[in-house]
Amino acid sequence: MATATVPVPDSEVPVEEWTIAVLGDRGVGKTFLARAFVFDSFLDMLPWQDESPPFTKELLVDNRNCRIVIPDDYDSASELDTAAPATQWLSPVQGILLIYSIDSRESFEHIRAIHAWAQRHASSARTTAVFVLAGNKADRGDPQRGARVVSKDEGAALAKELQMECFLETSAKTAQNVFRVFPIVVRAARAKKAEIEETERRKRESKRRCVVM
Ligand SMILES: Nc1nc2c(ncn2[C@@H]2O[C@H](COP(=O)(O)OP(=O)(O)O)[C@@H](O)[C@H]2O)c(=O)[nH]1
Ligand SMILES: [Mg+2]
Repeated sequence: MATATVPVPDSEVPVEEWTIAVLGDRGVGKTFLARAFVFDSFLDMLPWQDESPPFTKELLVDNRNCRIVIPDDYDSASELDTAAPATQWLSPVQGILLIYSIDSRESFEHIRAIHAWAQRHASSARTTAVFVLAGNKADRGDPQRGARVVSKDEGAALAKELQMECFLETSAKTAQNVFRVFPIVVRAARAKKAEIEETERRKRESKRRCVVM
């Protein structure tokens, strides 16, 4: 397992571990995006890191030490079904980063199905993963290159419709939002965990009150 070392968290403080799955069509840039984040190594940059997933990176998110684990990336929901028992694979996952490429309408249109697939399996795995949507290859959105076929507004609208936590465009070539997107997933997963813990605490509290009365 490859481990990035920068920035190194203070070993005195406990490390939170967050497992983030990266899902989307083949070729949208899932592996390059994860590598860019973990190794600070961008498309066209040499030397190229040759490590294969799972990737891990330790860093501070809002002053709390985190270890982000990015398991193997899967190319589509249908492949996922055959790659591993889905519920088993998804059970440690707390955040799901759904990726399409802004130069591929097909990859954008597949997001709905992949989201539905992940929700279906996540609920049977008793996972409460949060979802974030990213339109990758944003560098290809330069109007002079004319490669963009999915607008930012469409990406934002889809994320809203599917009630995802956040939408942003990324690039494993220019580093655009690469170091924002993974911490965003961590923050959302943290908030979700806190919400669940609070609900459970309230449930316990009200049960206790019932017993006392
Ligand atoms: N222009 C551009 N190309 C990218 C970007 N990310 C990945 N690619 C290219 O897309 C191809 C597929 O990327 P990869 O990460 O292997 O896709 P995956 O199948 O989703 O894991 C690579 O060969 C890269 O050349 C990006 O942000 N911008
Ligand atoms: Mg890949």
